[in-house]
Amino acid sequence: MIELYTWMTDNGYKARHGMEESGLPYELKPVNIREKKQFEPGYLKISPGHKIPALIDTDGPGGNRVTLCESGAILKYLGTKADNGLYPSDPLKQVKVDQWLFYGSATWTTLAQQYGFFWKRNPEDVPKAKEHYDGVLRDMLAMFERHLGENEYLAGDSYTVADISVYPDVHLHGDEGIGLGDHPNLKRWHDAIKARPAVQKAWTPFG
Ligand SMILES: N[C@@H](CCC(=O)N[C@@H](CS)C(=O)NCC(=O)O)C(=O)O
Repeated sequence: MIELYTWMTDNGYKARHGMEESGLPYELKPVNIREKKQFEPGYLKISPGHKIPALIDTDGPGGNRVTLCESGAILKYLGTKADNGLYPSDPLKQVKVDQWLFYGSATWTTLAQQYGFFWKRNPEDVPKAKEHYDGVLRDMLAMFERHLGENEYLAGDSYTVADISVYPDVHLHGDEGIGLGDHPNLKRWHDAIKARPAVQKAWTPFG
Protein backbone atom coordinates (compact mmCIF):
# COMPACT_ATOMS: atom_id res chain seq x y z
CA MET A 1 0.00 0.00 0.00
CA ILE A 2 1.18 3.51 -0.79
CA GLU A 3 0.66 6.46 1.56
CA LEU A 4 0.81 9.78 -0.30
CA TYR A 5 1.72 12.85 1.73
CA THR A 6 0.66 15.99 -0.08
CA TRP A 7 -1.08 19.35 -0.03
CA MET A 8 -3.05 21.55 -2.47
CA THR A 9 -0.13 23.16 -4.30
CA ASP A 10 1.37 22.74 -7.77
CA ASN A 11 3.89 20.09 -6.66
CA GLY A 12 1.30 18.45 -4.45
CA TYR A 13 -1.13 18.13 -7.36
CA LYS A 14 1.56 16.51 -9.53
CA ALA A 15 1.94 13.59 -7.12
CA ARG A 16 -1.79 13.19 -6.56
CA HIS A 17 -2.43 13.33 -10.31
CA GLY A 18 0.29 10.71 -10.94
CA MET A 19 -1.18 8.52 -8.20
CA GLU A 20 -4.63 8.70 -9.79
CA GLU A 21 -3.28 7.93 -13.27
CA SER A 22 -1.30 4.97 -11.93
CA GLY A 23 -4.43 3.14 -10.83
CA LEU A 24 -2.51 1.90 -7.78
CA PRO A 25 -4.35 1.80 -4.44
CA TYR A 26 -3.26 4.53 -2.04
CA GLU A 27 -4.10 6.40 1.11
CA LEU A 28 -4.12 10.18 1.00
CA LYS A 29 -2.28 11.86 3.88
CA PRO A 30 -2.77 15.64 3.83
CA VAL A 31 0.19 17.64 5.20
CA ASN A 32 -1.05 21.14 5.98
CA ILE A 33 1.97 23.27 5.09
CA ARG A 34 0.13 26.44 6.19
CA GLU A 35 0.17 24.96 9.70
CA LYS A 36 3.85 23.95 9.25
CA LYS A 37 3.07 20.22 9.58
CA GLN A 38 5.92 19.52 7.16
CA PHE A 39 8.38 20.27 9.98
CA GLU A 40 7.13 17.48 12.25
CA PRO A 41 10.02 15.08 13.06
CA GLY A 42 8.22 12.02 11.67
CA TYR A 43 7.62 13.76 8.35
CA LEU A 44 11.22 15.01 8.10
CA LYS A 45 12.29 11.36 8.07
CA ILE A 46 10.60 10.88 4.69
CA SER A 47 11.15 14.42 3.37
CA PRO A 48 14.35 15.82 4.87
CA GLY A 49 13.90 19.19 3.16
CA HIS A 50 10.39 19.69 4.70
CA LYS A 51 8.67 19.64 1.30
CA ILE A 52 5.54 18.01 0.05
CA PRO A 53 4.91 15.72 -1.79
CA ALA A 54 6.36 12.49 -0.38
CA LEU A 55 5.28 8.87 -0.17
CA ILE A 56 5.77 5.63 1.71
CA ASP A 57 5.36 2.37 -0.21
CA THR A 58 5.25 -0.68 2.05
CA ASP A 59 5.61 -2.89 -1.02
CA GLY A 60 8.48 -1.34 -2.98
CA PRO A 61 11.00 -3.17 -5.19
CA GLY A 62 11.79 -6.60 -3.76
CA GLY A 63 8.96 -6.19 -1.25
CA ASN A 64 10.96 -3.54 0.60
CA ARG A 65 9.57 -0.43 2.28
CA VAL A 66 10.40 2.70 0.27
CA THR A 67 10.17 6.36 1.29
CA LEU A 68 10.46 9.00 -1.40
CA CYS A 69 10.20 12.76 -1.81
CA GLU A 70 10.58 15.10 -4.86
CA SER A 71 7.65 15.19 -7.26
CA GLY A 72 9.74 14.19 -10.30
CA ALA A 73 11.16 11.12 -8.55
CA ILE A 74 7.67 10.24 -7.27
CA LEU A 75 6.15 10.49 -10.76
CA LYS A 76 8.87 8.30 -12.24
CA TYR A 77 8.46 5.76 -9.41
CA LEU A 78 4.68 5.59 -9.83
CA GLY A 79 4.91 5.41 -13.63
CA THR A 80 7.44 2.59 -13.42
CA LYS A 81 5.46 0.68 -10.81
CA ALA A 82 2.16 1.07 -12.68
CA ASP A 83 3.81 -0.07 -15.93
CA ASN A 84 0.96 1.43 -17.95
CA GLY A 85 2.95 3.67 -20.29
CA LEU A 86 3.04 6.74 -18.02
CA TYR A 87 6.76 6.07 -17.79
CA PRO A 88 7.68 4.07 -20.90
CA SER A 89 9.78 0.92 -20.68
CA ASP A 90 11.56 1.68 -23.99
CA PRO A 91 14.93 3.28 -23.08
CA LEU A 92 14.81 5.46 -26.19
CA LYS A 93 11.45 6.91 -25.15
CA GLN A 94 12.63 7.34 -21.56
CA VAL A 95 15.27 9.81 -22.75
CA LYS A 96 12.71 12.44 -23.76
CA VAL A 97 10.39 11.73 -20.83
CA ASP A 98 13.32 12.33 -18.47
CA GLN A 99 14.26 15.53 -20.28
CA TRP A 100 10.79 17.05 -19.84
CA LEU A 101 10.25 15.59 -16.38
CA PHE A 102 13.48 17.21 -15.17
CA TYR A 103 12.58 20.43 -16.97
CA GLY A 104 9.17 20.40 -15.27
CA SER A 105 10.59 19.93 -11.78
CA ALA A 106 13.87 21.79 -11.93
CA THR A 107 13.17 24.71 -14.25
CA TRP A 108 9.51 25.28 -15.06
CA THR A 109 7.81 24.93 -11.68
CA THR A 110 10.71 26.43 -9.76
CA LEU A 111 10.62 29.59 -11.87
CA ALA A 112 6.81 29.69 -12.10
CA GLN A 113 6.72 29.64 -8.29
CA GLN A 114 8.88 32.78 -8.22
CA TYR A 115 6.42 34.42 -10.63
CA GLY A 116 3.60 33.38 -8.30
CA PHE A 117 5.40 34.78 -5.28
CA PHE A 118 6.05 38.23 -6.72
CA TRP A 119 2.73 38.56 -8.56
CA LYS A 120 0.31 36.90 -6.15
CA ARG A 121 1.66 36.40 -2.65
CA ASN A 122 4.32 38.99 -1.77
CA PRO A 123 2.55 41.80 0.12
CA GLU A 124 5.34 44.16 -0.97
CA ASP A 125 5.22 45.41 -4.57
CA VAL A 126 8.60 44.76 -6.23
CA PRO A 127 8.19 45.99 -9.85
CA LYS A 128 11.65 44.87 -11.05
CA ALA A 129 11.11 41.30 -9.79
CA LYS A 130 7.58 41.24 -11.22
CA GLU A 131 8.84 42.39 -14.62
CA HIS A 132 11.68 39.86 -14.54
CA TYR A 133 9.51 36.85 -13.68
CA ASP A 134 6.77 37.94 -16.06
CA GLY A 135 9.35 37.77 -18.87
CA VAL A 136 10.67 34.41 -17.64
CA LEU A 137 7.15 32.91 -17.46
CA ARG A 138 6.14 34.20 -20.89
CA ASP A 139 9.37 32.90 -22.44
CA MET A 140 8.71 29.39 -21.07
CA LEU A 141 5.06 29.47 -22.19
CA ALA A 142 6.21 30.49 -25.69
CA MET A 143 8.68 27.59 -25.69
CA PHE A 144 5.90 25.11 -24.76
CA GLU A 145 3.73 26.63 -27.48
CA ARG A 146 6.39 26.05 -30.16
CA HIS A 147 7.17 22.54 -28.92
CA LEU A 148 3.53 21.46 -28.73
CA GLY A 149 3.00 22.74 -32.27
CA GLU A 150 5.19 19.84 -33.37
CA ASN A 151 4.40 17.26 -30.67
CA GLU A 152 1.08 16.08 -29.28
CA TYR A 153 2.55 15.69 -25.79
CA LEU A 154 5.79 16.94 -24.27
CA ALA A 155 7.76 13.73 -24.81
CA GLY A 156 6.24 13.01 -28.23
CA ASP A 157 3.16 11.02 -29.21
CA SER A 158 2.26 9.67 -25.77
CA TYR A 159 0.92 11.17 -22.57
CA THR A 160 3.51 10.61 -19.82
CA VAL A 161 4.60 11.70 -16.35
CA ALA A 162 6.38 14.63 -18.03
CA ASP A 163 2.99 16.13 -18.93
CA ILE A 164 1.78 15.59 -15.37
CA SER A 165 4.79 17.49 -14.04
CA VAL A 166 4.24 20.53 -16.25
CA TYR A 167 0.43 20.76 -16.12
CA PRO A 168 -0.24 22.45 -12.73
CA ASP A 169 1.66 25.69 -13.37
CA VAL A 170 0.38 25.95 -16.95
CA HIS A 171 -3.09 25.70 -15.45
CA LEU A 172 -2.53 28.09 -12.54
CA HIS A 173 -0.37 30.76 -14.18
CA GLY A 174 -1.34 30.25 -17.82
CA ASP A 175 -4.96 29.20 -18.25
CA GLU A 176 -6.19 30.77 -15.00
CA GLY A 177 -3.51 33.48 -14.99
CA ILE A 178 -2.21 35.49 -17.93
CA GLY A 179 -4.35 33.46 -20.35
CA LEU A 180 -3.52 31.01 -23.14
CA GLY A 181 -5.36 32.86 -25.94
CA ASP A 182 -2.11 33.47 -27.82
CA HIS A 183 -0.99 29.86 -27.30
CA PRO A 184 -3.39 27.57 -29.20
CA ASN A 185 -1.12 24.51 -29.09
CA LEU A 186 -0.51 24.85 -25.37
CA LYS A 187 -4.23 25.45 -24.82
CA ARG A 188 -5.07 22.26 -26.78
CA TRP A 189 -2.60 20.31 -24.60
CA HIS A 190 -3.84 21.93 -21.38
CA ASP A 191 -7.50 21.27 -22.12
CA ALA A 192 -6.86 17.62 -23.04
CA ILE A 193 -5.13 17.04 -19.71
CA LYS A 194 -7.66 19.06 -17.72
CA ALA A 195 -10.44 16.80 -19.08
CA ARG A 196 -8.84 13.64 -17.73
CA PRO A 197 -10.80 12.04 -14.85
CA ALA A 198 -7.54 11.70 -12.90
CA VAL A 199 -7.12 15.49 -12.91
CA GLN A 200 -10.65 16.05 -11.72
CA LYS A 201 -9.99 13.70 -8.79
CA ALA A 202 -6.51 14.97 -8.01
CA TRP A 203 -7.57 18.62 -7.90
CA THR A 204 -10.51 18.03 -5.54
CA PRO A 205 -9.93 19.93 -2.27
CA PHE A 206 -9.35 17.81 0.81
CA GLY A 207 -12.50 17.23 2.84
N1 LIG B 1 11.42 20.16 -5.99
C1 LIG B 1 10.36 19.80 -5.08
C2 LIG B 1 9.67 21.08 -4.61
C3 LIG B 1 8.59 20.80 -3.60
C4 LIG B 1 8.03 22.09 -3.01
O1 LIG B 1 8.46 23.20 -3.35
N2 LIG B 1 7.04 21.92 -2.12
C5 LIG B 1 6.46 23.06 -1.45
C6 LIG B 1 4.95 23.16 -1.78
S1 LIG B 1 4.69 23.35 -3.52
C7 LIG B 1 6.58 22.87 0.07
O2 LIG B 1 6.47 21.77 0.55
N3 LIG B 1 6.83 23.96 0.81
C8 LIG B 1 6.90 23.92 2.24
C9 LIG B 1 8.27 24.21 2.77
O3 LIG B 1 9.20 24.47 2.00
O4 LIG B 1 8.43 24.19 3.99
C10 LIG B 1 9.37 18.86 -5.78
O5 LIG B 1 9.30 18.88 -7.03
O6 LIG B 1 8.70 18.06 -5.11
